[in-house]
Amino acid sequence: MNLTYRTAGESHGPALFAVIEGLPAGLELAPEDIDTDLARRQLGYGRGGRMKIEKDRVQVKTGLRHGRTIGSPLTMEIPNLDWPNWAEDRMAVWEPSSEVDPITLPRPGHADLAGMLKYEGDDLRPILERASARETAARVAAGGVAKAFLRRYGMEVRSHVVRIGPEEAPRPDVLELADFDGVDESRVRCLDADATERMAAAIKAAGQRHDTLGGIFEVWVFGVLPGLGSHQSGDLRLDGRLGQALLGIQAIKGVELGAGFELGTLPGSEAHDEIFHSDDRGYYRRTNRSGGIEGGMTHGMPLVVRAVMKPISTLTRPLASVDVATKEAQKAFKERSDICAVPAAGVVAEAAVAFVLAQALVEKFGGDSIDQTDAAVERYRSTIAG
Ligand code: EPS
Repeated sequence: MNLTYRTAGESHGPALFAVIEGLPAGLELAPEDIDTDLARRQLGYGRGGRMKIEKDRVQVKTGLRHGRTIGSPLTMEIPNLDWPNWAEDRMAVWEPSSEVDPITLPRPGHADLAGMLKYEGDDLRPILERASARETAARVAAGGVAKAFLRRYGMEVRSHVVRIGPEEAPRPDVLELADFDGVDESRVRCLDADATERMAAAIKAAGQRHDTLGGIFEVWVFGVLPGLGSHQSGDLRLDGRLGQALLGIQAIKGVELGAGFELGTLPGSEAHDEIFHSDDRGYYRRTNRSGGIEGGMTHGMPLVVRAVMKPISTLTRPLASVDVATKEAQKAFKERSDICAVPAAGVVAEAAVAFVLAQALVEKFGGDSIDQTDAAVERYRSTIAG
């Protein structure tokens, strides 16, 4: 069975949901596997008022018994604590008791206008509710489960912010798992203390100008089993699947693997990772410009992906727009929002990457029960070690 997930829920509706199908039975899970990442997603300097209202915690509704999966769909609910403020009118599930004014001023950069044209509506509310990055809480819940599954086989997923607006962090070529230990203590989730201060100052200044900032983050995965993904077809290549998962996150506009766009500037002799072998290390590389993937398959080095998030499109000094009811020039509408959510986007991207790897793991090793998956992984490990 394939491993899949789907989320449901509106930003100001009663709750968000994630349903995962295809997990082997017997996988142990603890609430912290999910709640720790939900809390990490809420962090970051530059977040808006909503994060003071929410305290995201998972409620598992199906698929789990005594802390272990039972092979049935796993349903997770994250209640929106802001819901009572919207339930009466704007996001009432049933006919509201009083009339609600439509939103007719689309924000440049948001799904508002394209979504309204596509669904032929006269109110942007239904579009923006589902397009909102609030939905990423449900993806992070799914990612928490995927990470617990990967951890069982020695794979650990981490992320850090390398740029916010004009401010860049020094980018070391090599990072170890332990280098990420304090990353969540930085208020912008950056590994460099000096860059943290510069980034936070840039966010503060942007807020004072009524503006927003985007940035760049990296996801690293350590302990990656070689041979995940496949060169056999384009849609099976793991790099393509990672690109889809990352570009599927709200506001992500570009993805690089390993040295990424820099590879276009290097000759072949400097672009590839030469292969070595020793009895104690097996096959190894001294560089990782491929970001851990060759031919659409993992080769055993850390997976390194980088993505860029555009600035949040809800501006408190709004850009030019058109009233869709009258076609008159107007400013876009304003809603409470964040100045910068790049630190949180790194956590969301961890979840996206983790789920793709978990899917590739299930694809390669299968198993209706976790014992069957364990046995298949063990057999493979001993084969490739030989
Ligand atoms: C978000 C919740 C939202 C926004 C933000 C992210 O809450 P609200 O709309 O109630 O303020 O803060 O959403 C967007 C950036 C967006 O474009 O919609 C969250 O939980 O991450």
